[in-house]
Amino acid sequence: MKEDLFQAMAQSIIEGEAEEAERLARQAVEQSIEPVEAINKGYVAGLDEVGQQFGCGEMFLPDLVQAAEAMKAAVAVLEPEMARRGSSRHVLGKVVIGTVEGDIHDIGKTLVATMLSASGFEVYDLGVSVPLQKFVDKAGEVGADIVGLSALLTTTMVKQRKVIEDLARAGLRPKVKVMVGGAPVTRGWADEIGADGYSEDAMGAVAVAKQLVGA
Ligand code: B1M
Repeated sequence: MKEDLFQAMAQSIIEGEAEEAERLARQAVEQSIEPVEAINKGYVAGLDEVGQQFGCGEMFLPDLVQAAEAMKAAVAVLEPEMARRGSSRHVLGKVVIGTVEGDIHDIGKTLVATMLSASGFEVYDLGVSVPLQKFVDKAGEVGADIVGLSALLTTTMVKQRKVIEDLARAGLRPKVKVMVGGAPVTRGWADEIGADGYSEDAMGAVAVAKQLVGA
């Protein structure tokens, strides 16, 4: 019963139980459950609940940290499985990706990077709180097709606009496409700042990236 497993996964995140989250992830792999489905219907549902409770003052920063640790423990088990299932080996394009300066949220960005890599993109993951110039430098250095910018805070999403401007100033636009995402980011925001692509989740990000490189 997948639904029970997903429920238990969500609960392990809400309670910040890393060992339990990891055990359930292994169970999902043994049962050949699609890792992305386990992440979205199980663990992310738990994180959303934690985020809501944090937002209204029912949970506190240590709870958020514990939930994130549990999430990471689960994703560490599921990531190799996601990569293994990626069928396409032909390189579709080069993507430079990271979470923008001032923002240390990395779970969603890493999921997007893993999915892109599993789908056949060559991915350069710059990590979190990436200085804006680093996106420009790396894109030029590797000949990127896409720069992916993740932001989870309303205070850091504005940096996405700055990177687009900096890429243009460096003469890299419009050859280098820009894809943006992260919880506060919307299609309207993406359009406003002149991004080429936006997705609300990792699966969608792969579809958008493929579209951007004409694959
Ligand atoms: Co933070 N946090 N946090 N946090 N945190 C949020 C984002 C928040 C909404 C919680 C809340 O208040 N309800 C809130 C932001 C409010 C706002 O800006 N309006 C918040 C806050 C306030 C903060 C701090 C400021 C708290 C504090 O210190 N007082 C602080 C900021 C630190 C900083 O960055 N400078 C902070 C810290 C943290 C932790 C470190 C404790 C931890 C992160 C740990 C880590 O990442 N290693 C954390 C967590 C876990 C969260 C929540 C609960 C979950 C985020 C997450 O991982 N979601 C979050 C609430 C929420 O979003 N529900 C919250 C799961 C992940 C799979 O989804 O990242 O959205 P997400 O990624 C998705 C899509 O957005 C999309 O695809 C991904 C996969 O489906 N996507 C892309 C993401 N990037 C993409 C890029 C693309 C395309 C799609 O193209 C390039």
